[in-house]
Amino acid sequence: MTMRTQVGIVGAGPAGLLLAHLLDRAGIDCVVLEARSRAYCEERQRAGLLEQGTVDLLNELGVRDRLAHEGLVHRGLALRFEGVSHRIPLSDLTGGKSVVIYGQTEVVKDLIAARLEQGHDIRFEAEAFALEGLDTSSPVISFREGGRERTLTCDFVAGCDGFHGICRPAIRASALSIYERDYPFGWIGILSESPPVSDELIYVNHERGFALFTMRTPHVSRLYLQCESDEHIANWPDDRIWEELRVRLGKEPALPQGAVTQKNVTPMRSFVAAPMRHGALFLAGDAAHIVPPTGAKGLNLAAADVRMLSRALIAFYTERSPRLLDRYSDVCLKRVWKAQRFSWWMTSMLHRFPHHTPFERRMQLAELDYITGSHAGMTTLAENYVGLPFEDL
Ligand code: RFL
Ligand code: PHB
Repeated sequence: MTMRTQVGIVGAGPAGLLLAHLLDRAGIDCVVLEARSRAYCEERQRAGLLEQGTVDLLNELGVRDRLAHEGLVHRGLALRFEGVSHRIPLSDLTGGKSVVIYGQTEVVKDLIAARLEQGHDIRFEAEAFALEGLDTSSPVISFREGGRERTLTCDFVAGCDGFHGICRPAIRASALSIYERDYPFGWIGILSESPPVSDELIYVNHERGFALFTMRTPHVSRLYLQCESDEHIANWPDDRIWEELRVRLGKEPALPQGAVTQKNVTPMRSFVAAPMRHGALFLAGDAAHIVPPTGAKGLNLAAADVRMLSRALIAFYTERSPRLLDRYSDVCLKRVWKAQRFSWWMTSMLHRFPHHTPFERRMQLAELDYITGSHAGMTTLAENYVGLPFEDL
């Protein structure tokens, strides 16, 4: 059976769900296809830190009550090296801006619930497997649902299907430029039923590698450790993780320990595919770019992309003007490259690199010493961390 809609959205991660809400609000018809089940999407542990702009967007869309009650507002963070913590007062340095800790799992749950409550659907367990007619004004998405193959004909396709999706590979290789860097390490991430060691995030540069102490709630911690890029989680029983976290954090403050409820290894990479548009296909979020999580930018970039894409689509349908659609890729990529630079810089400054010479190690410590000791240095970190202003379309 064939279906028709104005915008076919592939993927119900943050990018696809936010876009669906933005289009609904403007009266533009869309269908969301998601390969996984609702439970899987709601439980996938990932990001935790929202920029003010992302919080504002969620509020605008009416996703506000739980975020307002349960989101933890952060006005500073700590960089720790050579055993000493240095606070970066984010809000003081950025005219009062702050960031909010609210798990991506919660953002996704809220967006799914709100969309279903508004009477719109999300087609879970509907896996897109082919895109055709991208050079025409009626592209077609083929997908599998309930064991049957179906098609969705649209005016536009929004490729919000993450790094491993099918949308970016549907563009012929000669039409895309790929920029990438793999880092010689990964992160082990755990979720623990224990209170955070501190009210604010602690980013640690240690001889044995990076560590990050963050949280989900006042009772649940999210902790990360730099590890080998091909690390097997089986090599890291809970006791070894806690011991290593304690070593990298140092003796003070004492790290509360709790039951580990989730554990995984993430590779670290920087990746950009340009342009973010091919004919009737628009890529958004991780489908177009990946940043290493040290700068906490991935989800926030996905939100910034679909904010632009929705504005361009609304202009197209209300004014019949393709002008903003034509500018979509260039405008998004300006923000993407700045977030790439920041994420690469934070990653380079805070991790242990296997090839580093003693000289390069001293350079890293000198950079941390400079950044934490200079108003200009702290400000450059703070304004990027809380989120740069939006470009106009
Ligand atoms: P997602 O979340 O990967 O969603 C894509 C969706 O598409 C579906 N899909 C398909 N559906 C239909 N047909 C197909 N053929 C499909 N193929 C795929 C998938 O099932 C999925 O549901 O991409 P999106 O929406 O672009 O969102 C991006 C964010 O998820 C990502 O950038 C962040 O999680 C990155 N990130 C962080 N970002 C932040 O802004 N702040 C953070 O603090 C932060 N911390 C992190 C992070 C990512 C991490 N990992 C695991 C990489 C911490 C970590 C450890
Ligand atoms: C998180 O809370 O999961 C988190 C926070 C900041 C980061 C990365 C991850 O830089």
